[in-house]
Formats: sequence, C-alpha cells, structure tokens
Amino acid sequence: MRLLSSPTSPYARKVRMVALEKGLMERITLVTLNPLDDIAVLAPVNPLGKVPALVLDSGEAIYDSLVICEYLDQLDGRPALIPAKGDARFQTLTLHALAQGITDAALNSVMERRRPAEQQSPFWQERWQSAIRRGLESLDGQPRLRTDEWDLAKIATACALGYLEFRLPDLLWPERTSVLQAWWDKAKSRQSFVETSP
Ligand SMILES: N[C@@H](CCC(=O)N[C@@H](CS)C(=O)NCC(=O)O)C(=O)O
Repeated sequence: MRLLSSPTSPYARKVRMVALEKGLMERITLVTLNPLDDIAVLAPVNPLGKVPALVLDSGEAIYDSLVICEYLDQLDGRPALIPAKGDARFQTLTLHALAQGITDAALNSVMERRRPAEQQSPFWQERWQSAIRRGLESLDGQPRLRTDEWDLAKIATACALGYLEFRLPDLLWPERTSVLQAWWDKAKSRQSFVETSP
C-alpha cells in the first residue's frame, strides 16, 4: 500500500498513528508530498486534491482520513481502534468527529491567516476560534479521557491538540480544560505520537 501524506498534515498524522498502533507500517510505503505543489500526483488518486490518500496494491484509492483509518483497522493488526458495533462504535466516532472538527476549524483559521490581511474575515475567524474553544471544553468533559486504552477518538484528539500546539498555540488552553491538559501531558509521550511529529 502507498500512503500519500504530508509531514505537517494532522489528518495524515492520524492515519500514520493508526498504522503504527496496529503494527502495519511495514506494509505501507509513505509518499511524502505537498498537496498544493504536487496536485498532478495527488489528483489522480484523490480528485479532491487532499492528503491523506491510500493506494491499495490493487491500485484502488481510499480516502478521506476516517475511511483510511477504518480500512486499516479491519486489517489483521491489533488492537481494534474502532468498535465494530453498538453504542461504543458511535461514541468513538462522535468523539472522533469532535476532535476532527477542532482540527478542521484550526486548519481553516491557519489558512485564513495566510491570506492578505485585507481579505481575511474577522467573522469566520471568530466562528472557527469559538468552535475550537468550545470543542476543547467539551473534550475536557469526556469520560473516555479518564480511561487507559487508546482508540481512534484518542488518536484524533492527540492529533488535534498537536496541530493546535504546532500552528495556533495561542488558542491552547481555554479555561476549564484541566482534565484535558493532564491527559495531554501523558498522551504526548505515546510512541506513535512521538514518531509522527511534524
Ligand atoms: N476531511 C479530510 C481533510 C484532509 C485535508 O484537508 N488535508 C489537507 C492537508 S492538512 C489538504 O490536503 N489540503 C489541500 C486542499 O484542501 O487543497 C480528511 O479527513 O482526510
């Protein structure tokens, strides 16, 4: 399998963490590219022009990051990171959506800050940054963060916080996020997180 990836993409990091957690990296060739500069390579695989994208040995392409994580999770490697069914599955996917939504808002905010000042929208910046603040406060209240096992939701949370620390450290930490901060202090030393550092 070939994983089209960029070293700074929080979405690609999530996929790489899943592959590491499941012991699947030996089956994956990492193809590092820049989605903006290397669109000629990326678009034939993912018409949306985004990383990550996974190309199977059959030539079939899989995207986006959640679908790739699901694909890797159902290969042989252990442990399972997304529960197969029931309440646990939807709790994990919802918590993943929360972490992913924080990442989406952070990425939007970063891209907006790179535009010429006169073209930037204070309205959207405020909306994205409010979503990040509320999202972090919501993560802080999640009982999952008090458990030891890792799953896709925790991986996505680590990637969201890692991206904020990397690109928007001023948005970390809002008030009332002490549980999340304590969790983050430990999560940062997870091997799969360390190995995928941007
Ligand atoms: N929902 C997608 C988001 C992927 C994404 O936005 N990747 C960024 C890099 S961090 C990208 O490739 N951006 C290029 C573009 O939007 O044109 C996923 O989860 O994989």
